[in-house]
Amino acid sequence: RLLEMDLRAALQRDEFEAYYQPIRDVASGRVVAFEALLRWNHPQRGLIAPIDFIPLAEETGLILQLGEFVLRSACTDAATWPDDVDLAVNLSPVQFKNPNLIASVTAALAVSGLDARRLELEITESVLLQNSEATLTTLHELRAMGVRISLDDFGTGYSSLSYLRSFPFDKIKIDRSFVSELATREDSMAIIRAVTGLGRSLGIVTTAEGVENDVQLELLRREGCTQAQGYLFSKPRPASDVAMMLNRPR
Ligand code: G
Ligand code: G
Ligand code: MN
Ligand code: NA
Repeated sequence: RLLEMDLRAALQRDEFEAYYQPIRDVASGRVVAFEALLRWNHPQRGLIAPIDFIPLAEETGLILQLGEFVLRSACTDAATWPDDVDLAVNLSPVQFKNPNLIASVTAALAVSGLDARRLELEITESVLLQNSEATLTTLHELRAMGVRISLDDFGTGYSSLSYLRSFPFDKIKIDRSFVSELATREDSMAIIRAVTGLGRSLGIVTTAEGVENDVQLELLRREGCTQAQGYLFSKPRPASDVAMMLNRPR
């Protein structure tokens, strides 16, 4: 079992690494962004996925240090990419509630030299559950810096639609559970159609997550979904593979 001291030691030993998964524009097929996804290179256990350590990091507050690390290393990596390729970084609700968030994002951009307009921060509904003034103020401050805000895992929470009214999100990421059954379930198809339609009406980019095959991609194209991400294009890979992922026809 993983313990707080393991996480602390790993941070000290620099065992965390940002992996990157490409996001493609559906119409043109171009890679428009990469999402940074945290990995832990454990000396004994090998590569550990976030589900196995993010909850502990959140409970212990170490997610703040981890989040800072991801933000800095991902912005530094992204600053070396072509400037029409954006970076998406996940933010934990714990990071979001921290009063240092704005300063931390500002510092990551300054140190890396990355243009704020190339940074997208992904938040889940749980950040908005409190729907407090402070949350909205932070979102508007980030927006004023030029940073874009995505609503991640869309459709898995409770009252998604009201969140779209509380803040003008730049992007909706449609949870992969809807995409995986796109070809086999009428109701998943209907949900994808509704969300892409909603995005179009509200002027919000829609990104489908978990796209694994051409049938799904074709259905998404037909519905006018803006962007797609998933194993069909690539699994998340280390920074050194970004150039290869950019040069692949798809
Ligand atoms: O890459 P993978 O599918 O294993 O990621 C699993 C989950 O961990 C996803 O929900 C993703 O949002 C989350 N996650 C990955 N990287 C980060 C990160 O840097 N910060 C936070 N807060 N969550 C992350
Ligand atoms: O919650 P979030 O969307 O931030 O995390 C994305 C997670 O989904 C990552 O852990 C990533 O490894 C995983 N993922 C990305 N593409 C696919 C896919 O095509 N299929 C499946 N099953 N998982 C995927
Ligand atoms: Mn995400
Ligand atoms: Na997601």
